Amino acid sequence: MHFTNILLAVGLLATRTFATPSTHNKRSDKLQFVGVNLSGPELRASTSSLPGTYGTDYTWFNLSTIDVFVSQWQMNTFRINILMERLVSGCMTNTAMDPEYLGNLTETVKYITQKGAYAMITPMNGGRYYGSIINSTSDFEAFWTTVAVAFKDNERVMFSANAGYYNMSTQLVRNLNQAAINGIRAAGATSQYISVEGSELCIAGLWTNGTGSDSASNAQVMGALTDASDSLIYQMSSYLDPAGTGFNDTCASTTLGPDRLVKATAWLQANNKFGLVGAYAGGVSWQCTAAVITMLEYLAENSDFWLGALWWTAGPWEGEYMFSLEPTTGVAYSTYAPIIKSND
Ligand SMILES: *[C@@H]1O[C@H](CO)[C@@H](O)[C@H](O)[C@H]1NC(C)=O
Ligand SMILES: *[C@@H]1O[C@H](CO)[C@@H](O)[C@H](O)[C@H]1NC(C)=O
Ligand SMILES: *[C@@H]1O[C@H](CO)[C@@H](O)[C@H](O)[C@H]1NC(C)=O
Ligand SMILES: *[C@@H]1O[C@H](CO)[C@@H](O)[C@H](O)[C@H]1NC(C)=O
Ligand SMILES: *[C@@H]1O[C@H](CO)[C@@H](O)[C@H](O)[C@H]1NC(C)=O
Ligand SMILES: *[C@@H]1O[C@H](CO)[C@@H](O)[C@H](O)[C@H]1NC(C)=O
Ligand SMILES: CC(=O)N[C@H]1CO[C@H](CO)[C@@H](O)[C@@H]1O
Repeated sequence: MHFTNILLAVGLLATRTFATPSTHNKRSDKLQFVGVNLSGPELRASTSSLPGTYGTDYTWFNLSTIDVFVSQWQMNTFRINILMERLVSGCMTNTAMDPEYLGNLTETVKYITQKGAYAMITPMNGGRYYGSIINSTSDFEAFWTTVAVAFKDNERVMFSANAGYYNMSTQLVRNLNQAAINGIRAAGATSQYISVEGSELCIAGLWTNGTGSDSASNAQVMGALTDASDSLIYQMSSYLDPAGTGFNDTCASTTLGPDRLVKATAWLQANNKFGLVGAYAGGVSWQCTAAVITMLEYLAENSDFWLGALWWTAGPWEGEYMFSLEPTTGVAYSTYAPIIKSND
């Protein structure tokens, strides 16, 4: 075998092993994916119509912040929050993506992945398209085929079917996730991770006892998802405020994280699945700082089931938002960037 072919073979083999979480091996108390949500392309004033205007309704990122996150704080995973309607407008089966929105998305994905980090493409659509619950699995599958074709050759892309499903049938949520998986794999994107969320904002603490409009819990139905590439990640949110929804900057106790995650951890273990805390945050206070550290330590101790954690959020328009990790002026930046780094 030619020398470069050997390197190639070894390289592919190494990537493949890394990309497929087929065994639950404890990774020395380290999380595999540590990073932050990037907010901007999904933003929308409740009164504005879709798709909205770049620079008025929504924005893209200051890519220099990626440099700071990667080099200074050793983050390796970025969740890029987008809206489906801006990428594929009119109807989900439209195979022509908006060239400008796709251009910004592609530029961002390239920037992140060329640094060796993961770019998770995440429509923040809450299971809705133009405000209506998505009820056609075949249309949703077509949407994902269109998107995945554009990114199928980049192994550091992750596809996140949808974020923030709420007030929906959990079985419909499962079926939509399965359609996304099928569409992505059919597009030829076979090596990438796919992330799925459950119903009711996918709050980790409600994984076993919260229910969708069909009275089914995520724990009851989400385990049935299948993936030919065996690279699924169950993404859940785990905010540390009393309600667990991320709308308050106080933390009721310093052990909220493990308290709320323990049942989801048991489910991952019993069902041989991998989880990721795709959104978490706490306010800038001693109690929240302790709560965040305790949660990250718990996740690391359970790193054979929990693959990582992504802070909510950073982005150029976060302003004085209580959880903003935007370098270097974000309200939470100086407190939490070092904490996230020490847990990478
Ligand atoms: C990003 O979007 C803006 C506004 O639509 C557009 O002018 C610009 O060319 C896009 N950038 C890329 C890299 O495609
Ligand atoms: C499915 O969604 C479409 C688009 O929102 C809507 O027009 C249609 O009534 C829905 N069908 C069912 C059976 O809910
Ligand atoms: C949830 O769905 C029900 C039935 O469609 C509707 O009546 C209710 O207003 C919805 N609640 C929210 C918070 O969207
Ligand atoms: C679900 O269980 C958690 C504790 O694990 C509890 O705090 C919460 O109130 C429960 N929710 C429901 C809807 O039963
Ligand atoms: C958080 O909740 C407390 C107690 O209800 C309230 O005083 C405070 O204003 C809330 N903070 C935010 C940011 O909503
Ligand atoms: C972009 O981010 C970098 C790194 O944090 C910062 O130095 C720069 O001022 C930012 N640019 C703008 C236009 O905000
Ligand atoms: C505080 C906040 O905006 N949280 C959002 C984080 O992302 C989830 C979806 O993953 C939304 O449902 C939350 O509203």
